[in-house]
Amino acid sequence: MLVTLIRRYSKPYLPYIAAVILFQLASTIAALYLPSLNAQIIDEGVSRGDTDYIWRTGGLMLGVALVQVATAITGVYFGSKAAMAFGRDLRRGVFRKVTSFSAKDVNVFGAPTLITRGTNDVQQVQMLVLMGLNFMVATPIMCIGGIVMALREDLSLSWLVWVSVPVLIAVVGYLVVRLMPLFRSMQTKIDRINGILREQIIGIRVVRAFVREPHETERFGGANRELTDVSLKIGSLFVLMFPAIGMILHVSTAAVLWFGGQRVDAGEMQVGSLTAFLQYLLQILMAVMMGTFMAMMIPRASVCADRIGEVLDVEPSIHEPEAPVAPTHRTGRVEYRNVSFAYPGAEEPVLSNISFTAEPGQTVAIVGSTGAGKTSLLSLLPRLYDVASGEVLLDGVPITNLERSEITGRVAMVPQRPYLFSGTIEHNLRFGKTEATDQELWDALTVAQAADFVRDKKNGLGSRIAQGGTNVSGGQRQRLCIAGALVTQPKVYLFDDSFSALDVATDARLRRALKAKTADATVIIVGQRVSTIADADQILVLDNGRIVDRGTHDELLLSSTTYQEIVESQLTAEEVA
Ligand code: M5T
Ligand code: MG
Repeated sequence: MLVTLIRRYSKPYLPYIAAVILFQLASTIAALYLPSLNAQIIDEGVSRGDTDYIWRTGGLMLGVALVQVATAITGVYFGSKAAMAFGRDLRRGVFRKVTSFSAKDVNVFGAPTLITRGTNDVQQVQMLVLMGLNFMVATPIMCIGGIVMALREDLSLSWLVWVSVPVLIAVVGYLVVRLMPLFRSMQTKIDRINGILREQIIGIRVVRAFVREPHETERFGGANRELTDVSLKIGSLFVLMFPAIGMILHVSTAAVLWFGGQRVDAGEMQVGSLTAFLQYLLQILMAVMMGTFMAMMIPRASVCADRIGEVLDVEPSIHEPEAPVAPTHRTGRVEYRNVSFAYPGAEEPVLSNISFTAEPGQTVAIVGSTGAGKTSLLSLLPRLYDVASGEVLLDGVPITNLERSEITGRVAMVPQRPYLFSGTIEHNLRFGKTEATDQELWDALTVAQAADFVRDKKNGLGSRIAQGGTNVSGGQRQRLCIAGALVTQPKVYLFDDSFSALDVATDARLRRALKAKTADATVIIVGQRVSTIADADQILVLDNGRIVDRGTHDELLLSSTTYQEIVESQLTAEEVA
């Protein structure tokens, strides 16, 4: 997966990568040239007292050093550009994919892990690409070139290279192998922290209300401790790594000086060669170390790449039809034909054999106890889920044959738990129709009985809305969502218990205004309060996923025991009040 991802997402940046390779090649060759120039100055210039030669070679050395620095910087610049662009594209890829998910697909993963995958995981892969670009070329060339150059300086000291390099690889490799599983578990621990944090922030009121802070703090503390433990273990291995590498470098230096010194003493080697040999050995060891670090990042990044790949590979369970049908008319007639539906993974269907028709200009109300399947029934029309059997038709066409825009353009749903986006009131109202005029917004607000409180706000339509709409009351949020639906002027309105947070008087006013505004539209209302639904053209009584009775209020009062019970329970409640 790692390779596939890198290949797919780095394609647009091949010119950058080519530049990186070129500049690194130049900088590595320059770096390899420097010690041998140094040796020449000492051996030819200093030993013969040839000042002229020293100046000339010194100047050359300065030039090479400048080239080395300049090319190295340019290489890193292009490398960073390519790596960051790669990360951006990958993040965008994950985001686009998640946006195409249906409710079912999101549930398969869960929100917290989708967030980690889109951020932290992408970052890990991006980091590997960055390091890869910065060291991929330099490391092997430095290694091989260093060995060749060192051997050119002195063959008989070569055994020092053959000893120190494997020792370094063994030590760093051992630590890397110990580190890999730790990195892997770190990623899941981060997922967990994210999940708990998210849940607690969203559920903060419930936590407060039930005085669960100690318990929740403990739960978070546990996850936090686990992450800390893993990080500490990783840290303690790293702590070992640096002294170990340092020791190998220093022992190698001492050995070169010791054995080389003897050869210089014996006149078999020149001092310049000795220093050059030492520098090459250090360059080789550094390169090996970098290579091993890189190798260490690969397992972690590949765990992350797999997790990203899982998201990218999902075929959204609800997709556009292959041969979309264009409806002959767009009046907003809704028909459910023998619809059954079960949530993914559930054994029992939540809806069975649902059949009804809602004509334009009609209001269909759905009542039933909690858990009867009212929300599930509504969510089939905007295709939040697809039916298991049967058909849902919009203007005579099965919705599975309609393009998504055909459905979203004609159906507006006010969900049971209304949601507002961070931004302004205006921004939320224009969500479904960006080109709406201010007058249209105010009209919608007036119908939704929300105009007064928006007008009372200091900034009116420009008032800030916090993420999720938490800075307005539940009833205000409901009314803003209703207004948002009105702005789009759909043919079909779905109100899922959208009047529950309103008092009886406001509810009545809202529905009266709504009736005038939605005269030609199809309205499907889920309601608990009998007063909300009593004047509907057709009332469906839902029980346990089945329509048990249907008719108008008056018909049902006579024929339906379930409906009578609902009415009675509310009458007594109101009478008592
Ligand atoms: C009907 C189950 C739920 C209930 C039944 C939303 C949802 C519901 N269910 C799931 O298994 N997964 C889900 O994602 O389906 O639920 P509903 O349609 O939400 O019922 P309702 O709208 O009539 O109830 P309420 O409380 O809103 O009046 O068994 O467990
Ligand atoms: Mg519901």
